Amino acid sequence: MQRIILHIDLDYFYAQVEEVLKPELKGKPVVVGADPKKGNGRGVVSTCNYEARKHGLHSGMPISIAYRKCLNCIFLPVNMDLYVEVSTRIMTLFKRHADRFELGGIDECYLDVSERCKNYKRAEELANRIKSELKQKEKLTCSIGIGPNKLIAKIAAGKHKPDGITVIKPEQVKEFLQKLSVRELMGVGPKTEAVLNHMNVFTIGQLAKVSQSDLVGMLGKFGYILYDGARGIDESPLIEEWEAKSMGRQATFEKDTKDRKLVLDKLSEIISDTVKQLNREKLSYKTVTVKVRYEDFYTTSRAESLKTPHKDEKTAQEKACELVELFLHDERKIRLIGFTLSKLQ
Ligand code: DCP
Ligand code: CA
Ligand code: CA
Repeated sequence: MQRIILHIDLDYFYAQVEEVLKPELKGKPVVVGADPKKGNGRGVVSTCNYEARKHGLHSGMPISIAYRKCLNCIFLPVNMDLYVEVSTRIMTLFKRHADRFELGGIDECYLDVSERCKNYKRAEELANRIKSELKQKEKLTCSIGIGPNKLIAKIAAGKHKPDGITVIKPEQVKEFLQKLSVRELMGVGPKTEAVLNHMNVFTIGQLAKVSQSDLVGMLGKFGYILYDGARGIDESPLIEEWEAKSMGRQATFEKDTKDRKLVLDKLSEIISDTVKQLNREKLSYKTVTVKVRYEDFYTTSRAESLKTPHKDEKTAQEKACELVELFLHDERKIRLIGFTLSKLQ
């Protein structure tokens, strides 16, 4: 059966929630973030609406600069409790439309709809229904990407923002990726981009021409992931937050870190603990999941399912090592690492 995956991302999330709460803001440039203190404030813009973006404002920009660039902007503090509350309601709503659901962060998620939608036309109809429901119940807009896997769905969701739907069928994947910047691929930050640019590789189309051995030589294990990514290949399944029977641990670092050894040692330690518990309960596992939370609180996971049930620690350690590679490669610092064994028998 072909897979059909939706990626849903809410438009200018914090600022849009503020607009719903205070309708008088509609049509005006709105910034959510640190207090600008008349241009002397420290801290950054969390996000801003599309009117404010016309003035060159964006997430992560120092609030003092935003203040100077946009004198008539309305600056609001971050009301995290409110955004979490709205997000929780919305995700519950989206979940009902999925065979399988994965939360990707406060304002985004993946829906596997392969069983309920037998073709892309049906999936697009479903996406339209989801948008209408969101509009009606929460007065919010979102953008949706539809594709054969998580990688393509996520990139597609960013292509017609705000309030758009982008459908990429399997036969359109190659053409779709061709002209896009390598930066659009998961895990490619400014440093990897610089390495690739140095080899005269700017677009994903150009990346697809580089041999696997060259990529691995240049970037280590991440080269394998990139090689597949350039071809639009991504077999990773959606990971439900709560697996009926699962077992795992997570650990938050004292300080956000990029120290490879520290992360790998901590991961190895929690795997040992988890497998010990598994053995005590005389269970075996088929799925290994590694989860990471970055310094900006973006949380994501990767999983692999084995063909047969396993009981041993070695396989769990090896699989986890492969899975964590993409996260270690990311240029953000890591805040938390987690590990789960599931499909237990
Ligand atoms: N966020 C943040 N700091 C950042 C980036 C994002 O606090 N550097 C928060 C505020 C955003 C939310 O996370 O509203 C979601 O981030 P997105 O990257 O999805 O951006 P937006 O939803 O704000 O805008 P877009 O319409 O581009 O998706
Ligand atoms: Ca968003
Ligand atoms: Ca998002």
